[in-house]
Amino acid sequence: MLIILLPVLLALYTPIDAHSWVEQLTVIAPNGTFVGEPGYARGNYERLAGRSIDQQMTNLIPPLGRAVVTQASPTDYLCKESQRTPTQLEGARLKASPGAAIALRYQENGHVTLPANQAGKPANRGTVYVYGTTDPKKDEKLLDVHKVWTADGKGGDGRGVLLAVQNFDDGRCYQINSGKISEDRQAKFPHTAIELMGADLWCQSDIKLPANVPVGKPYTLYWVWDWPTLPGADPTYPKGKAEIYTTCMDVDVVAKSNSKLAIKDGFVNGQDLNKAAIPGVFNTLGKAQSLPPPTTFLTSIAPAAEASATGVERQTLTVTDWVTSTSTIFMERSQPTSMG
Ligand SMILES: [Cu+2]
Repeated sequence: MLIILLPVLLALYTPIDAHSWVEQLTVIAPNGTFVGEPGYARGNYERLAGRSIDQQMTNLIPPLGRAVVTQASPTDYLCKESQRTPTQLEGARLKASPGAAIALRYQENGHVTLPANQAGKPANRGTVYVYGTTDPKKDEKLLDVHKVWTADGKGGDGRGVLLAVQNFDDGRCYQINSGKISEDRQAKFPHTAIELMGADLWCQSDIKLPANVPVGKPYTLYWVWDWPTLPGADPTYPKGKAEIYTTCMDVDVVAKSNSKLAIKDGFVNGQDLNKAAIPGVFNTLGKAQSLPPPTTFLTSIAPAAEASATGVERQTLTVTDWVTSTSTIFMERSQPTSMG
């Protein structure tokens, strides 16, 4: 058995340099279809054939070489140096109206479809938090915002809000590879290969701008992918490892056009997946959102969500990993009161 399995494992293992960032922002029409011109992050480098932009776009916290790997430091900036001011480089800002639904798209780079590449990662492939503010700071610190700002705007210094908490694995996205997850998804979510994504299907965080964002000004979005290594899973990191990636971006808020779009509200099934939101998320925008259960490897959920006195809500998930073993992980879904 092992003799048969080993070449398969080796074939699936592709070392990964590329991490993830928000490649594009797009407005989503009420029927779930992307519309209009896309926008780009601060300091964006365009994807051009033969050009690697990983170094320019990846922002890892804590950075490589840090002695303490289990948590971010209070001095860590939220934004990459090239993204600390609202400055565009290659690619314009997105234009969107107050209350607009917006897709933030990113590549999974195997983090969804080849989970065996990294030991001890969460079943949902990490959690994406999106924060919004009309009052960004040049020296914004991660720990002043992340798991501090709240949906009601009262968290931390009150300068911004938590707009969304979603699984990194949106349930559909894939990179083309010979892993089972990718092959299953290629069959289940087919799309025409296009220049932008190729044959891959990018992941997305779907959010909704607050209805009261001021028109005529930029609104800042912080995308934070929290992708920890659990303790005891990787011998290099016996106490686990914090691993966070961010993208900082602005949206130009414009007035709603008066022309009424003759399309119905609610995601329309059967549409082109190159230009479609994630229905399970999109249909809940503007309503109280709860984190959908992770789709990757999930075999059963014990609905043991409990809100503790410390404000840390724990969701117990029973997962079967991609080989055979069954394990239980804890996901902390809301903020610890202090980050140490
Ligand atoms: Cu990566």
